[in-house]
Amino acid sequence: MEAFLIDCQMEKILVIGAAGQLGSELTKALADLHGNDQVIATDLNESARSKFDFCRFEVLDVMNKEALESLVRSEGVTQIYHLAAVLSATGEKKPLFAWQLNMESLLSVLELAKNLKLNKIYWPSSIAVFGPNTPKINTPQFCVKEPNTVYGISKQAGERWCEYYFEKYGVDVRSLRYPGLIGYKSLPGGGTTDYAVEIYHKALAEEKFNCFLKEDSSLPMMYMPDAIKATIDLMEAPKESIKIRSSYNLAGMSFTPKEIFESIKKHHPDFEIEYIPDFRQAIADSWPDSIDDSRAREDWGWKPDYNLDTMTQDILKNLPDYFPPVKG
Ligand code: AKB
Repeated sequence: MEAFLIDCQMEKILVIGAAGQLGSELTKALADLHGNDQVIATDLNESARSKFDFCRFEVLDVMNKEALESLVRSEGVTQIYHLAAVLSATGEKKPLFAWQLNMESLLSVLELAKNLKLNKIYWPSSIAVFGPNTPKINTPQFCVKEPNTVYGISKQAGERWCEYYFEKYGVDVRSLRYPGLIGYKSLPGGGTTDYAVEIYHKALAEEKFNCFLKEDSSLPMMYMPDAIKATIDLMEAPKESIKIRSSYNLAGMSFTPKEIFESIKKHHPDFEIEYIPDFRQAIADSWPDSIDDSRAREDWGWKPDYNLDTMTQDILKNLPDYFPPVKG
């Protein structure tokens, strides 16, 4: 009887899009929490397998509904972390593809959760749900959104679907509106906030950084260890504490390209930057400068650990172990 009870409490976790910037670190954190055998990492590319020597890895195209359902059923999956998405900058280049991938994959996961009565679903939203008519400073949890990127439109629609599946079918789906995520263990791909990762690589390679945003473009950002902590805390919180089923505002820090440059210059005084804004400037201009995350703090105790300078110190110390500096 005791063994049966323990077994019932074991979660089997499927991570979709595990090789991306967030997935690479979140999958390890989930394996540390639940046990390596309880986590299945999946990604579109076979080449990602080498990242996951600590847990099982399967190639999975999330657009293949049958393959997804078959894996969930055969492995007795109880929780899905659905991280696969086309981000803001790539989305503007391939709008219909971004819409199709971001929406259809979420709906497949929500349908599976409903039909197979899965325990919990995690789906990331973003500050991209906000738009030019949103209050820019301390953007509230509930306010005008009107996103004007296809990525933002897909995240806003996705939030509505998450709340709908919770209200109508009782699916325990939880979500965070991530700011730009900055880490040293993996590379971002296709986002507007990616400059804040690339800048550290250039500083360590002792090269000038060409920044695709203007020097005074303030955006909400977060260091990866804070993002991982927030995600696990949200997912482990008791169901009754989760009062928002669309997605929670989440804040770490806010800074401009000039401010991150100055933070790095304290350690690399010869570092140089040039500002050459491109199409991503318009995306950044449509997003908030800073976020009010008081609901996350009140409901499940959120509090970030890092600020710009402590993040910079940590990244400059650890990045070379993961990406030895390369010029050019
Ligand atoms: C992007 O820049 O597209 C992402 C995001 C803020 O969601 N990092």
